[in-house]
Amino acid sequence: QWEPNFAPGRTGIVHLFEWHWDTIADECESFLAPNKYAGVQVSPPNENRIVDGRPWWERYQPISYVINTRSGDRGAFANMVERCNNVGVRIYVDAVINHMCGAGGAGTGTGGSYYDANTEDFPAVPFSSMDFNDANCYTDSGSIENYQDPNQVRNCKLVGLLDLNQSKDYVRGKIIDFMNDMTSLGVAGFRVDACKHMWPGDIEVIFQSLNDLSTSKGFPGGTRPYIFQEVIDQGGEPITASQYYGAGDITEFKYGVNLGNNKNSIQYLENFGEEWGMMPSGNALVFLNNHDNQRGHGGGGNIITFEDPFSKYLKIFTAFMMAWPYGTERIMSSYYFSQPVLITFPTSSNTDQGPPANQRSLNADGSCGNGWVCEHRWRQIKNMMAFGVASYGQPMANWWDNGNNQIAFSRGNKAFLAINKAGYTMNENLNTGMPAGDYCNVNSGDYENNQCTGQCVSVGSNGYANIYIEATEDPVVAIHVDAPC
Ligand code: LAG
Ligand code: CA
Repeated sequence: QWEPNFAPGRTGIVHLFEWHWDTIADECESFLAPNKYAGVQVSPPNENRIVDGRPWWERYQPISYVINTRSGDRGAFANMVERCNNVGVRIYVDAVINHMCGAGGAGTGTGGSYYDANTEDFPAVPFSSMDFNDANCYTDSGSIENYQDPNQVRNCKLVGLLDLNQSKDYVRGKIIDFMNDMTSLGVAGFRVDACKHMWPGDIEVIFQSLNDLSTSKGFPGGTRPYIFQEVIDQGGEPITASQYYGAGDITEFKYGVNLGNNKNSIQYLENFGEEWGMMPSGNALVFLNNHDNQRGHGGGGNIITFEDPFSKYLKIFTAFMMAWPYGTERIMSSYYFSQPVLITFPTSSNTDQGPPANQRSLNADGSCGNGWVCEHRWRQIKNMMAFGVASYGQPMANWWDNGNNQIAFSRGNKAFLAINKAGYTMNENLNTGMPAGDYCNVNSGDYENNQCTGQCVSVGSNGYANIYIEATEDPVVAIHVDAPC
């Protein structure tokens, strides 16, 4: 439950938000595996309500645990898991188990299953009104009204969504069956939606009851599914992330906000981690932004996303995140939800907008078209996976800063990162901690077929190197032992 089950020599999860299963399978083989990505968080695979205008958030309104959505059907899902596992890329399912769809209305879901949300009837599971929390919620509206009251946060409806009662054995059993079905297909773990809205004791029982990962899908016997729970804890509420340590890892929402708040004062990052009031590193799933807070849903704060001017901050701080030894890292891979011509300075955005009609196309430079952002393909981001692998297990060392937005540090003697956000040239002799040699700055270019297409950095016999970084759009030096020049 606390181990991400990465294949050896891999690091970093990418959230391929709203991607089709077939396209994810292609991406695993052609891009994610060669670039050392460890895994993919996929959108909820189970049947959801069809909402007018087809917003992205309809996928957070389950109708059944039938595997059929706009990302594809069960066959396509199983095939994706198989193909990704075959190249060492794990699949993590976004499990929506707190609730079913919003109250009111009836119809058929994306898998063709009938439902009646007036009478709380979901025959394809089946769930009936007895399986919901109505009798345990005491607010006038039946929805959550006050986040200072844990009882209503967990037993009332989250934005009107029919709230399942996870204290019932029957409900637990249906959720367990769904999650076991996923691991039987080779899934390696789960991002669990809305955990703040479920009792820790209930989900501990559910997660402990899950089967081990499938040995017939290549996992060693006794491997537990990885669990990372979505708990939005920014402080100030009685429900805290720490209440969930016993059930699995947890999304650390303070991480992205803290970096956003300090993006122009990076000299303070030397002790970034628990000393900043964040959870222990071993519990944390970290990210700069997610599918909610990049569009003003769920959480908020000062968030760094691709929509920042030129995405400069996203590239710089992704490099920091991957180089910094704290938590398990997740990269967000988005689609544009504002007019593509205005992407660098959006003047309008539609935060409900669903995914583009067509799958991502690929441009000659490896970037995506058809409205997909594909941050995970950007040179400055993708090359940090190999950096993460090279530095795995090494402590942060050789911290240096100039007191004003220029920083550098090494990961033991395996890797070194320097960032210049000062707005003027950085020109310093710094201890990289690394063995003498020439290394490829993988922020400035690629290391491919034993060749460096970027700048070379020369480390002398004492471990020192001249680090020269102009105040450009890419003010980063990232070198590691697996990419010599
Ligand atoms: C989550 N984490 O706890 C997801 O990350 C987040 O994306 C989900 O909300 C939420 N929990 C429930 O799974 C999203 C949207 C909501 C949307 C909800 C259900 O952020 O805006 O609510 O999914 O689709 C929508 C409407 C509401 C309406 C509700 C029920 O926006 O106005 O009350 O549906 O009809
Ligand atoms: Ca609940």
